[in-house]
Formats: sequence, C-alpha cells, structure tokens
Amino acid sequence: MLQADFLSGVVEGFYGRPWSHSQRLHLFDQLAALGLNTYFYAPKNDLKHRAIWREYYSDTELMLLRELVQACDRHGSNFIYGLSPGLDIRFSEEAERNRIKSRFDQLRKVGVRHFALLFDDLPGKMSDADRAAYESLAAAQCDVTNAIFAWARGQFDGARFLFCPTPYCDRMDRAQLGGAGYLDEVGRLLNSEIDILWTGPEIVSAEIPLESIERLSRRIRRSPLVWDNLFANDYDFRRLYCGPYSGRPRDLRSAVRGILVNPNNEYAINFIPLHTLTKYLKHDGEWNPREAFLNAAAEWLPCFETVSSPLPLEDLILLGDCFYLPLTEGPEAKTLLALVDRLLAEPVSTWGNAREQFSVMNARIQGLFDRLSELRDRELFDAWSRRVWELKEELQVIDAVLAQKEAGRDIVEGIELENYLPGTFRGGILAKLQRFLSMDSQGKVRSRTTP
Ligand code: GDL
Repeated sequence: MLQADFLSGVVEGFYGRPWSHSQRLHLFDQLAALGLNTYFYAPKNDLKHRAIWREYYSDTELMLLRELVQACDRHGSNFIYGLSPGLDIRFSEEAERNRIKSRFDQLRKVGVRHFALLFDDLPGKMSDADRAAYESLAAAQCDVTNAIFAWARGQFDGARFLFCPTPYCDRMDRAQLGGAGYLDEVGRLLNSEIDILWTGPEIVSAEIPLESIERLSRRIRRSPLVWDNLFANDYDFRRLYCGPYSGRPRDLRSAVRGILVNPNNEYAINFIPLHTLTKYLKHDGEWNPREAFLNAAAEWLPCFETVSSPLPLEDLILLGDCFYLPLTEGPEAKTLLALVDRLLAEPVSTWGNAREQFSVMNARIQGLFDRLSELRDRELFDAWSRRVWELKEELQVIDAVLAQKEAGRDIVEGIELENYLPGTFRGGILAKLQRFLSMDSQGKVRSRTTP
C-alpha cells in the first residue's frame, strides 16, 4: 500500500514545446482514470516559468490555467505549479522574494495550492551581494525556499511544496554541482516538510537502486520525491520511448515520497509509460515489466484505428520494441539489429535464412509506416511519423546494400544507392557534423580520420 500522501503522476518538465491546453485536459482525465493523483506544471519553455519568471500571466493565460486547476480539482488531483527563478534571482533581495510570492499569489487566486521552486540546469553562480550575504548557494536557495514555503502554508494548510536542487542526481553530486556538501547542507537547512526532487543515479536513470535512495535520504534527512526522466526524449528528438516503466525495484515505492514521470514531448506517445507506471505502483507480487508492456500495448491498440486495414497487435509491439527505453531496445528490435549486424558483417554464403528473416521484418516496418499514415488520430500519426519515416528509410538503405552484396559487389569499396540523390537523405549540417566523429556503444567519441 502506498502512503496516502504519496504523489504519483506526471511532471511536465521537459524542454521544447509545452503540451497544449487540450492535451493537458486529456491527460488529467487519463491520470484520474488510472488512479494517479498529480500533475506538476514545470515546462521549461513556458517563458514565465523560467526565462522571464518575474512576469505575471496575462488574463488569457490565467484563464486557461484556471481551467486546468479546476479540471484537476474535479478529479481530486493535485495541481502543482513550479517556478524556476534561478537563472538570475538575487537571493538576498527582499524584493525578489516578494516577486515570487506575487507570482504565486496570482496563481493562488485561480485555485493553485501547491507550489515548487526549481533550481535545476542553472549556471549556479551568485551575485557579489549574494556571496556576501550567504555562505553557499545551498544556503541562499534554502533561505528563499523556506520563506516562500512559509507563505504558501500561510495561504493553505495542506500546501505541498517541492524543491528541485541544483545537483539532482548522483552524477551531479559527485561533480559537486552547486558546491561541495550542497546536498548535506540542503538536508540541514531546508524545512523538512519540503519535498526534494531527485532523478536517481543519472539525469536519465535506467535503474534506481534502493541503496542509492537510502544513502541520499540520510543526507537530505527525508525521503526524496522522484522526478523520473526514464521516458523523457527532449534531449534527442530522433527518439521516442514507449517501453515499460522498469529498472526500479518494488521497494522503491516505500522509500520515496512519490514518483512523477517527465515523459515524451509527444503527448500521444505516453500511453504505455503511464499505464505501466500505474501497474508498477499498484502491483503486488512479482513485477514483470515486459508483461506490463504487452498488456499496455493491447490496451493501446484501439487508438490505432486506421482508415483502411487495421494495425495488427504484433506490429504495434514491434513498433514499441523499436522505440522502447533509453538504453535498450525491446526484444524484436534487438533481433532486427542482430540480423543487420550479421548480414552486413558476414559473407552471403553463411547467411542461411537470416536474409529472409530480415526481409520479413523490414516488410512489416515498411507496412507499419503505411498503416500509421492512415491513422484516424492525426495527433498520434504526427507523433510517430518522422521517427518511423527515418526508420523505414534506413531499413531501405540496408536492404539495398544487402541486395548489392548478394549481387557480388563489395560494400567496403562503397556502393552507390540509386534511390538517393547524394547530399539529400542523411545530409544537412547535423549529419555532416556527426560524420566528423564516431561514437561507440559506450559513448566514447573518436575522430574518424587518422592523424
Ligand atoms: C533535465 C531537466 C529536465 C529535462 C530532463 C531530460 C530535470 C530536473 N531537469 O535535466 O527539464 O526534461 O533533464 O532531458 O530533470
């Protein structure tokens, strides 16, 4: 059983285009239907959330926010508003706190009761006046946050208040982001009722071991609230994640104050992430992410209604396997990669039925693209289209190369592809920049040209 005050749901905390009003309203219905209780508003590219945090919302913006808060209220869900003043706040000036309070007060008037201050992804520098006033960045942030927390509690007894530290994962802590001893100081100085957000060992943590959370909890003197970037794709727009919530032991649930996922920018892709998060949170007994993924894919299938032939469940699973999790593909995509690796590396005489297996999978993916183009839900198509387009194009290149190999041509010499005008496909500045350096599976970068 989760604690009654356990926060579960979504943080809209990514870079890039924020979700639309109607997507948010749709999300709130979904969260409520799944039994997830929280939406945390922190889109990096809402200018008034971060870049110009001192400015009030206009009447129109405020009206839309009111609608969002009311929708959450109707569902009995928490709406948390986050502000990220760290780019240029002058911590020691009273006027700056008053600005934060008046920004929050504007939102309080449209029904917001829970707030957050975020200090992630910042230069971490203080003004001369702040350096004279505070011994450290941690002390400055805690001082301001405690003051705003006191104000929020003065407005509403049950106000939940969240704080995102400057180092918000183990790697950043080891690099001493925010200064040596930052987290211990925050543990000491920050009011113990304030929730501290944490993304795990990494910004995008494939795994969050229980021990890492226990170690952190001792230092920050409370259990953290997980801001989970497992499904975030804002750092690489070629990717999408619709694998299962995984890499988190079941006991994590009782070691944290909540789990909020910061998922794909493409709103429509978050079905499996949210459904499997829900299963993880509610599950008793053995937790099997793959099984959860397969069940969620079957539940998602009706959203893939097309104007012609239906999308078979096996193909949706193949699609999900191709766009699975940050550090791993799903089983079918792994098979595809292994086949391509083998066919490109080995002589035609040893291929056996591998070529046939590849052709079957390739044909399924080419067909998948056609089915997706015919989706009735155009938002869902838009979310997939460029990624799956690129996937099918790359497979066509591989298929053409394999055909040349079969015709006895040596691919080491280089093969010209009839279908592509050189410099168009895989052209442009990004592809050109990428060609200067290669990167191996361990993330090591090398120059392609020998000195
Ligand atoms: C981050 C940012 C977040 C971004 C995510 C994934 C936090 C606390 N901050 O570091 O805005 O979406 O990485 O790129 O996670």
